[in-house]
Amino acid sequence: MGHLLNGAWTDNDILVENAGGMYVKKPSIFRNWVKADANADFPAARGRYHLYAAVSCPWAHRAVLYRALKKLDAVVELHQVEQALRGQGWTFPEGGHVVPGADKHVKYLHQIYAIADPACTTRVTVPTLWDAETRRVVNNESSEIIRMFNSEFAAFAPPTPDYYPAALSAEIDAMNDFTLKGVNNAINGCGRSSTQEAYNESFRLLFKTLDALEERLARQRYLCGPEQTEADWRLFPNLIRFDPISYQGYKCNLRRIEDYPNLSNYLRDLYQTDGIAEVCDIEGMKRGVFGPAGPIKSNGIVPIGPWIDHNRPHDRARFG
Ligand SMILES: N[C@@H](CCC(=O)N[C@@H](CS)C(=O)NCC(=O)O)C(=O)O
Repeated sequence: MGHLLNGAWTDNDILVENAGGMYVKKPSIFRNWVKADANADFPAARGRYHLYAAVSCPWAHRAVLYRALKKLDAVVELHQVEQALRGQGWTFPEGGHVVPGADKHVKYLHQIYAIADPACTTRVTVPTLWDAETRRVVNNESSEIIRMFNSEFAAFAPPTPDYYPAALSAEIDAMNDFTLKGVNNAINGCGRSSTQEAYNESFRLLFKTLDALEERLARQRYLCGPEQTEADWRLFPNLIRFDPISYQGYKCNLRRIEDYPNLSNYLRDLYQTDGIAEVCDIEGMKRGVFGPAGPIKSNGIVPIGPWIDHNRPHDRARFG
């Protein structure tokens, strides 16, 4: 994908590779925080913040999952973008989009970034959280957006679980670090590295990590104990995409999640959580990745299979 250079779109890719051909991304640049505090720069409010996401993107999926888990549907509006042939990065569906608060009609997500910061040089990524009042991008880093959704909008939504309780924060952080390197990034490493060595390294790390998670899930219902936490929901988008997309499209083909008894039951347990199935459009994810404008070059042919019934029973209640 291209990027914004001094506020103007260029088709040149800003992605960088390390010396060994390993795929590495530049960090997100908008890192402000919405706070529950009415005097904060970005105070939590109903209807003020807008989430931009894409069905195909596992990072954006985290924020969409949290919007469902934290019952924020009526608080934070969701807008979906997609990749289009000959588009300029993330593109709004037919007809474009009127930017909330700016009353400006746009075709591309990068135009919203340029309203916020007319001279910025950055990747234009999903998820993006937009503030309609200050007309600024609050944040485009999924790990931070989900923390805000977890704790800062409580006054505007019904009670929901805390997915980052203080007593578990160190354990959750450690697990996040483990799965970020060993699953989230390793899958991208398998799919996008440009040397055999870099692919091999990502592949080995990925399956070593999945084996370790399988073992851990033999002892407890969720990654950090008997309750769902942020660690589970940061991993989920990659697990749900694994068999239909990553196994084939990203060459992660040693084993499927379906071949791991604990991981597959765990995946179904999460999928069957209230409100989650509704925000898991697996066919849409496949179209976004394998389709004509997606990152996988498959002549735009979207594989039909596999058919996995995530609604069949799981065995995780044995942990209580
Ligand atoms: N660290 C970011 C990564 C987000 C990201 O890389 N999203 C991809 C889509 S899956 C994207 O928008 N890529 C566009 C680009 O890199 O130019 C996050 O977690 O929010």
